[in-house]
Amino acid sequence: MKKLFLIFGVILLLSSMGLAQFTFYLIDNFESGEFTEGPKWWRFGDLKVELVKNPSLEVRDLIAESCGDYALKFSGQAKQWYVGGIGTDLGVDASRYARFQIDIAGSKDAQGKLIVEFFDDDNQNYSIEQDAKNNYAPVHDDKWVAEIKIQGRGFTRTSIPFSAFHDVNPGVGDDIWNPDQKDGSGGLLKMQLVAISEEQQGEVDFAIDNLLLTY
Ligand SMILES: [Ca+2]
Ligand SMILES: [Ca+2]
Ligand SMILES: [Ca+2]
Ligand SMILES: [Ca+2]
Repeated sequence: MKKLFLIFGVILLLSSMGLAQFTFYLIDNFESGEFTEGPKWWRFGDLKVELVKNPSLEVRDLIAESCGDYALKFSGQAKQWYVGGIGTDLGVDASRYARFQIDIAGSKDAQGKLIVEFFDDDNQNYSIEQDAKNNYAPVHDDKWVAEIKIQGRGFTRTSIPFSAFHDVNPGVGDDIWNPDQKDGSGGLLKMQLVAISEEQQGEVDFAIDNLLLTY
């Protein structure tokens, strides 16, 4: 009987692993142990980024466990609330997903928010053309934005439905959330995360982990 349970358990595990490959798209969990600016991420503004040991190691719960050994720490001083951010190229057909999920560990003193920005390709060229003279605003493609308020210490998991993102450039792109790779469109091409302080001259201090697209 025990053996039967074991076999059943293994089958269940294998099938859930198989399913997992299709139920989410991992953007990053920082488990490689290094954060290199360059091919994968770029950084802007005065934000300092640093790969750190999982800040929740002493507070063991399910979400903290799933954050593994490393997380990415954001810190820095705000100028007019704004600190800076990081970005990455996605180039993914996100039409099969419905949400963006992220784990964030805040700190005792510094609060603030994280702005999540997505860019979908609307002129079928696998590229986000941006106007360097106008704060790098997209010229032909949609920019979608949602905000996450940073909570206190320990990891908080936030899952935002794509429907909660709003198009911040009406009239540019087609103003429709269409991150699919069809008819020549590159789909969801790019994501940026921007750290904002709670105070005008304040600071930010939090860590992020397990960035993914999911159902
Ligand atoms: Ca991690
Ligand atoms: Ca484009
Ligand atoms: Ca638009
Ligand atoms: Ca669009």
